[in-house]
Amino acid sequence: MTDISTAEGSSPLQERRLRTEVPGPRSRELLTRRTAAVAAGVGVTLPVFVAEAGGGVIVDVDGNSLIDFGSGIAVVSVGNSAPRVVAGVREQVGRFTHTCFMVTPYEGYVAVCEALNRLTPGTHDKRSALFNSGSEAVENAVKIARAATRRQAVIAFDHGYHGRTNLTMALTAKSKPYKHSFGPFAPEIYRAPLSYPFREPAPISGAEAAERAISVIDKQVGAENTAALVIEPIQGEGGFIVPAEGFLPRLADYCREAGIVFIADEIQTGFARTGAMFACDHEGVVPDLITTAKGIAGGFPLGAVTGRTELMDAVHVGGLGGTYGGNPVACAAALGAIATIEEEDLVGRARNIGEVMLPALRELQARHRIVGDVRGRGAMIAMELVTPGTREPNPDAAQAIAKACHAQGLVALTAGTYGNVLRFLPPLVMPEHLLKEGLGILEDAFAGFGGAQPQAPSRPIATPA
Ligand code: PLZ
Repeated sequence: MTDISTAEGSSPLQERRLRTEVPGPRSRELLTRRTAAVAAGVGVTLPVFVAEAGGGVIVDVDGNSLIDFGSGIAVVSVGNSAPRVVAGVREQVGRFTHTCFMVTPYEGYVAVCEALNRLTPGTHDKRSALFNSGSEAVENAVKIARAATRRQAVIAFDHGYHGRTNLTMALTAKSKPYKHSFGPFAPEIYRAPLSYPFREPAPISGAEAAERAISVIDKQVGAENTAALVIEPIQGEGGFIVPAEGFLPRLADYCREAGIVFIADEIQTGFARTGAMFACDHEGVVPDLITTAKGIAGGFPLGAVTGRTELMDAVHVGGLGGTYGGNPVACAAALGAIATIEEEDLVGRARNIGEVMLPALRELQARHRIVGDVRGRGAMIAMELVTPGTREPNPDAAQAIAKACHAQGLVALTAGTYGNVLRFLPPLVMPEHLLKEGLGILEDAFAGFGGAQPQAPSRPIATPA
């Protein structure tokens, strides 16, 4: 796992290095310009400005080299500027940059669809269509499901995240920051309860949690009115919630019986991230439609819908598209990223990352009572923080620990409906020595926050940065 041979040459030195405080003077200068030029609504997690990145590090304009536990929110799973991605993109931009696939097509788009049809769960006959982002993929999956079923209602879940466009905001559960003040939202969206093992009032099996959701659909919406059910196999922005075993298979069975299109949103979980090519594979779930983006193209904007031919082809000719969807440069990047994932066994690497991280985080949990839960699969791992001795969410602790990690040169992200989840999404090519160093920084951040005594209450934070 330490070998990142494919990144050699183009990749910055695989080390953590702090030359200045974080952010340093050059980053702070750029931050001033950013504040004066960029809309305030666009937030920032860690205001270091990037000079280069690759393998497991991000190098900033002050010469600091940070360990990347975020992958630009689960995007650069193959590493930044991965050699096959760069080679494909270079070759493509030299030939042509755009024609619009709907005007005059090109091979790269077809090759990406072939790869998607081959790699996504299920051996049935499939078709794919390409778009520019995750949100756009989800929007189109809903359009396809509605056209195919001639029904309108769509079921989304508590803690779900599907994007920031109007339809996908309606599908997204959390108000702030995603929806607040942006309504009215698209109609005919209904929310069902999720399986959230850590927060169930009493233990409940996956199958029982599925029945609870099905009852809401049957009673409040009616299966005969329902076009689609949209679910992330592991909720991403919602806090890396792994549903109880059996939840997803039961929902998929219900959808099949009721003629509802089961849409798996694998935008964050897809392409090797969870230690399987797709998270649905862990339980053998075969979705009718699957949405992908993020990890598909090594950082280039690309999203896709893949699914059963009879559903995909139910849409009238000309009903799907967009000027840039499946742009040739993004397709070249995707072919490079997919080749990297397959040839370097990044599925296996994601599994290895989980095998290193989970025991280390469980050990932290044993020592720090603010850690309520450790969960995840492969290289999609999280810790949910609580007030000691309760399940009360502790977002201040998550923020403080993330900030402490940032100051030491570790890019750590938060998530969760309650903002109390630390989530880790390292590039799958992360060298093991950096993974372990990153975990050490996290350990120090916990020690600095609450002390290492199991009985010690967490220290209040005077000034949450
Ligand atoms: N579906 C499951 O995770 C994007 C959002 C970051 P786009 N998640 C990161 C932010 O704060 O905007 C996401 C996702 C799932 C859909 C999307 C949306 O994908 O490419 O951001 O549109």
